[in-house]
Order: sequence, then C-alpha cells, then structure tokens
Amino acid sequence: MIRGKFITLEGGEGVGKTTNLAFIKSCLEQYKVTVTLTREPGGTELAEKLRQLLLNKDGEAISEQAELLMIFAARAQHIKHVIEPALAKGNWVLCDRFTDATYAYQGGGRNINRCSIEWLENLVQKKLKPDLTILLDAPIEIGLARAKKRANLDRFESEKTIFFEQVRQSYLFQAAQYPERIKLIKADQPLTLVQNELAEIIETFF
Ligand code: Z5A
Repeated sequence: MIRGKFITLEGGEGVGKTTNLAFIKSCLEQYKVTVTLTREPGGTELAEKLRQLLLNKDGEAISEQAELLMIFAARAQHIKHVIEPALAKGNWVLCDRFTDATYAYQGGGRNINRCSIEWLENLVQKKLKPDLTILLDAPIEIGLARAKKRANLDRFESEKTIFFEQVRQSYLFQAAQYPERIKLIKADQPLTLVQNELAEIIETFF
C-alpha cells in the first residue's frame, strides 16, 4: 500500500480556511485519491473535548503552558487514531490547521520559545510532517472583520489586535523558513482568484 500524503491548511482568523476546505478536497479528488478531512485541535472524541476547553472563554484562565500541552495532547490523539491510520491505508489527509498554527499562536501569539515547541513536536510527531501546507494570508483587519460577523467570539478570537499581528508575522516567518513546503496565497482577493491559486498549487503538487 502506498502511503498517502499529508496536506495542511493554515492562516489567521477569517482568512477562509473553512470556506476553502471543501474546494481543496474536490481538487484532490479529481486525481482519484481518497481524502480524509479533519481539523485541529480536534479530530477524535478526546481531541474535540480538548478543543471545547481551549475555545471556551469562561471559567478558569488557561496558562500559556497548559494551552500548549493541551494542544499537543489533542495532536497526539489525532495522529494516533486518525492521521497515521489514514495515511497508512493510502488516504490523503487534509487537515484544517496543524503544528504551524502552534508556532504561530503559542510561539508568536503567546511568546512561548520555539525550542519548547520543537521539543514537543519531536516527541508527539516523531517523523510526521506535512508534505504540503497552504497558508492563506490577509491583513488582520480584513480577517477579523470577516470573523466578527459571527455571533460569538471564542477565547482566541477575543484576543487583542497585537496578538493577531504576532500570529500573522509568525506564520509569515514559517513560510519564509520552509518555502518548499509552505505555499502562500493572498486571501484578501476575491474567492474565485484564491481558488484559482489553490487549484494551481494542487496541480503542481501532483
Ligand atoms: N489553535 C492554536 O492556538 N494552536 C494550534 O496549534 C492550533 C489551533 C491547531 C481553532 O479555531 C483555534 O485554535 C484557532 C487557533 C487555535 N483560533 N482561532 N480563532 P478554528 O480552527 O476554528 O480557526 P478560526 O481561525 O477561528 O477559523 P475561522 O475564524 O472560521 O476562519 P476561517 O475558517 O479561516 O474563515 P472562514 O470561516 O472560511 O471565512 C470567514 C468569512 O469570510 C466567511 O463569511 C466567508 O464567507 C468569508 N470569506 C472567506 N474567503 C473570502 C474571500 N476571499 N473574500 C471574501 N470573503 C471571504
């Protein structure tokens, strides 16, 4: 059995990840691959419970370190029960956010040092890395304006502007560090142009 490929979709608030996931899945399916669609934090029963705790803004404040560990605890479950079994049986895994989000949110946004994240990444993921990452990037005021149209803002969405600026800069830093893997798309263009670029990236990848 040929192992599947692992593709991740990244970006800050409101850049269009959810909007474009189904489109990317349909592009992949044109090449006759079976796609497993999943997300982080989440993807298993326990990981989805951790997601709820992470997004809930009421109750006890979550420390930066606890947040980081909860994200990697969810990721460990997700890799063991969803990602690795799907890749092993030849499926292509399309995941809404993965470890680049940890470098952006916990590294950039919360100021946790990179070495701690790298250490957990090695522990939890071993050799697993995305084969392709698509980063949707837009000025934060555009993404936030889109996200704020929703009724309830979660714990991350309720952060201050500086947090989102640091998240964005950390994503751009990751993209500059790994240009072979991370493909950047300007997400402040009309959706049809974003999707043209997405289709081209998938075609080139194949
Ligand atoms: N998190 C973390 O801290 N560390 C980690 O390691 C991981 C995650 C893995 C999960 O939330 C939270 O977990 C996340 C970081 C943290 N924090 N936040 N916030 P999520 O996965 O649900 O992510 P999200 O950023 O909240 O998703 P979002 O706000 O729904 O954004 P989106 O999915 O990128 O956007 P969308 O829902 O597709 O689009 C928003 C609106 O814009 C919608 O009305 C669209 O119709 C519209 N849209 C989209 N594209 C366009 C274009 N091109 N033009 C015009 N309008 C558009």
